[in-house]
Amino acid sequence: PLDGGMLFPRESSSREVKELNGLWDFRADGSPNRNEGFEKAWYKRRLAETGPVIEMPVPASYNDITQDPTLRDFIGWVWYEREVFVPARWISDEGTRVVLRVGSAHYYSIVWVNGEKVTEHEGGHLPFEAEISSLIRRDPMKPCRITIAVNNTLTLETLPPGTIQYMNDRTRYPDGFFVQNIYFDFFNYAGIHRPVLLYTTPKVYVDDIIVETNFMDNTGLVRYKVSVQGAATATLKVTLMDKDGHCVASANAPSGVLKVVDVKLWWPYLMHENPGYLYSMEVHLIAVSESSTYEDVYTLPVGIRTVNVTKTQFLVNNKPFYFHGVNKHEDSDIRGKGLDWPLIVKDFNLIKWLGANSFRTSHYPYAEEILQMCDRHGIVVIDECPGVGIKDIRSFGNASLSHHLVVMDELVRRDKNHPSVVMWSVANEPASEMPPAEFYFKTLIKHTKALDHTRPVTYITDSNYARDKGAPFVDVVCVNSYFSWYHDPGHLEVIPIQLNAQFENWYGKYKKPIIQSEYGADALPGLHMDPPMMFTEEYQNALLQSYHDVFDQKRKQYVIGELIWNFADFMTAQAIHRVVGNKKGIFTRQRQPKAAAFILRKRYWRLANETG
Ligand code: GCB
Repeated sequence: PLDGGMLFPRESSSREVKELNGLWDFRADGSPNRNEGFEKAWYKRRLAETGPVIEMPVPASYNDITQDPTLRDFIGWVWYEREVFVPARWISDEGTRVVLRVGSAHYYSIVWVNGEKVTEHEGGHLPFEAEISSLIRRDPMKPCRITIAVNNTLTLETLPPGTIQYMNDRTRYPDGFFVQNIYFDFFNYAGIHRPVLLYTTPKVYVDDIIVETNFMDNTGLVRYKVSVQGAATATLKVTLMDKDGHCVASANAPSGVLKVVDVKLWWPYLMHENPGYLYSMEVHLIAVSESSTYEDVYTLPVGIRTVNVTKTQFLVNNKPFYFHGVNKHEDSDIRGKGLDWPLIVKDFNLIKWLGANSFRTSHYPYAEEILQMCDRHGIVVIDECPGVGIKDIRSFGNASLSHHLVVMDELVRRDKNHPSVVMWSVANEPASEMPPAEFYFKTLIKHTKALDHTRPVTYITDSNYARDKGAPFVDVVCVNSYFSWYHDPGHLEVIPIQLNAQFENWYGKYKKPIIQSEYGADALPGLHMDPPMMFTEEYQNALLQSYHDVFDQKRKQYVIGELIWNFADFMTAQAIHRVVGNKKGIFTRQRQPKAAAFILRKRYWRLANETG
């Protein structure tokens, strides 16, 4: 069990938020053993006093910010530091809790405040925080110095996994040469990727809220549970308001069911003229002790909807939902995986322009800010954990599995209340035909279902249907295939037969609905050939269209979705099969359309009209 609910930091009449985004001092520890920062305790003094520093923007990956190739490809500890003035009233009011929160930092992080360690965290895509109230009160006149050391090294027990390989042949490699091997196809961007914040709550505060929604006829049902920290008893007032601010239901107990008459359901984009309808659940806490009164207010957006899976269908609010959408990455020029509002809003505009109704967070949890937009716009999400590249048999061991379970704890804790999230994906393309995969996925999926009994669970497979060992445990079969690309390259004519067989085999064996969770082809924008050849825009078009013909036959039966690989071109490690990254985007990395974007657009709007 995790410590604390870690609700998304929101301002309210009782809570303040201070963003620490901007320029931080930065140094990569390039010492031979990559450990000088700890040996010399860089966190004890200002970073600039222990050696040279450069300016580094937060949030952003550090890799593409400078002209230094060793920093782009750096493996090991990097150090970030900045000073901040904490508002005097936060310090003087003993009834205020001050929390330092990092939206995400890749991969392993240690945080110090004024030279004292306050927390550490494993995992590059989920938030972590530490209460620092007492620390900052110790020396109220001084600015507060925040040091964050981040290490991007991946091992067999990290998620995603990787290995460090030392090259000891001195006739071929320089002294100390080593490489980071990875088993996934995107650049291992690193640094502080999401906002760093200070926020306050009263000493007695709303620590967590869990909502589960349902409806009967016209009545919405919001089952809720509020956890309070800091006091044995507190008075609660829970109010559910509609978009116009009218109270539609209220209660006083820490848990219960709110009934909403004439409910406005949360619907996916294009399925309803008013998609993404959100109520606001205001939790108002009052706690009285001998000396003082504490009041806390937290407002959670709530979408009322249900999700169900049958043998052949995916149901949202009991209506069949067909996923026509994309796989994405958090990836763009210069900032790498750093959260960037112009990019986020542009991507949503492109998604809506396409007529896409969904995406999968391939291959790691995306920023909470993105999921909040999905909630508001009705974009349906398959929420994937960073379990990508589980290929080595040693990554199925106990240490790996234990960590994977914790990552699911953290993911479900963070994303449980998003109506847009309709399914968990616990992994992408693991070696699921290996013998230990059966126990691994059985345990992992059972665990995830115990954390959240309201959502289906899947993982994405590219294994053979006859040998896959995890499929018995999933609710929806998600299959990736690259016919006439990685197999039979150039032979578009194999697609109908191979894709039909894929669907029939999987459905025949498991009688579960299927999503084509990836398909696609690289295309260099502006490269043309007719008849089509691989890497041209024409080939990408032709390949997609052959897939679509088969989807159209099977979607009336048990195929419940198609997610193109990929929304946009993205950066990868350097390799002979990658030309400055993966080019399977239907948009370029700069978000300009290739020819395929227009094919998809036509198709998605047609599907929306047929199924919506
Ligand atoms: C896959 C992976 C994805 C890759 C893609 C490709 O199966 O899931 O991460 O980028 O294929 O283009 O090779």
